[in-house]
Amino acid sequence: MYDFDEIIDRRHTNAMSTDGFRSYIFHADDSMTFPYKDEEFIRMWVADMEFATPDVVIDAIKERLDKRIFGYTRVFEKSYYDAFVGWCQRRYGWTFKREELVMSNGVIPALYELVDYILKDDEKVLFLTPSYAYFKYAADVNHKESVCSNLIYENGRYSIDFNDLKEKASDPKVKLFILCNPHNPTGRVWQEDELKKMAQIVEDNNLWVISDEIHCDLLRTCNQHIPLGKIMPTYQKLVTCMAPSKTFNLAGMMISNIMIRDEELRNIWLDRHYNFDNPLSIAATQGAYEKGEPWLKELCAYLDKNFEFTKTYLKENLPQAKMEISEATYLAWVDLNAYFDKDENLPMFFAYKAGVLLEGGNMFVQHSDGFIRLNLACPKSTLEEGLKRICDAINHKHTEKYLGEK
Ligand code: LCS
Repeated sequence: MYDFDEIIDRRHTNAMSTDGFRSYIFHADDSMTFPYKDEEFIRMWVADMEFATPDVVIDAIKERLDKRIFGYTRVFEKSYYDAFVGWCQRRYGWTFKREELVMSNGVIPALYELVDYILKDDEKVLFLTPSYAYFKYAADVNHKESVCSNLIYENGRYSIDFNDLKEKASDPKVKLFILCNPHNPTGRVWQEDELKKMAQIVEDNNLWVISDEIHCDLLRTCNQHIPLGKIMPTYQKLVTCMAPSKTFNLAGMMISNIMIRDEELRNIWLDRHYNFDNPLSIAATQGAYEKGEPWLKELCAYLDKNFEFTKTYLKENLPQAKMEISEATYLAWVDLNAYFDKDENLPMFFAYKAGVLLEGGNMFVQHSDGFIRLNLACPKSTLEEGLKRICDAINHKHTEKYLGEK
């Protein structure tokens, strides 16, 4: 039994979660003040966890530390591939060839590069919205236009508007589709029929497709992840991204697995990418894939309970909020449109009125007004306090002014 109830002090670790919220959420510097001290905030924003990485991972890092030299390093050993392909085989019934695997310091750095390598000047990127904002930034930094297909939102559930997606994919300038599978922020795990329909649209339009599967290990018990690579077993213009960062709380180790099927694109990557990896990150990742499964199972059971608790709590204390339990991720996506105007700055409201740091509103490109995203990967006691503050702030909304109010 792992202790997911333990509260771990993250101060003085240079954590984004504790020290980076002013710049990331509010685009502000240290002069921004709140009615709360920094350490009083309940932090439910950036997508990392308040849980310790498993001991087997820490042991793997220690073993590597004992080798004492940390010179230039790359993944050369077949044992790394064996550990990761074994993970994919066991969990998803999917494999890939060893030569397809390249390493990146993160999925987002990989997206930034791939958009550059794949697209010509006036070509466009297609993705589903709401979306993790970095999909759009990957287009923006490369001066490429983004084309968004809004998901259908009906009775609290999201689905793909295939007619819209088909139409947007047929724009001759759209050459790349970036899929988030499972989907951040809605938590959808795309089912086989949905993946097949998307695959058909990709094939019909001869698109490149990047399937960002970074959240694929974090499923509610009873769901199953299907890699797009399994649905499109021979399609060459496919790149799959997976990583230990979300799964094992290793985002700061900056390592991710990128499977590039197309040989030409892979060669461009190998030519232009700065191909070195952090030796501690390699050790941590291999240790996680080889020995981390029992911990992950317990983590997912704990997250299941946090989701159940959140749904029940909101139902009782905020009856007009709408929330479906996410099929994947540790992120809850909550519709607060019944309580707020469309243009309300929700992260600001909750920071000032509740002392809760969260993401929401227009932070997800488009089609996300009035929603907040809550990171539930925290001890139950932290979650309880966060939810209580959120509900109290809304229920007393009209009785007090807050500094962000217009
Ligand atoms: N892709 C998706 C869909 C993500 O949600 C994230 C992290 C990343 C990639 C980042 O990958 P990395 O570069 O670390 O390998 N998502 C975050 C989020 O929603 N808030 O904070 C991080």
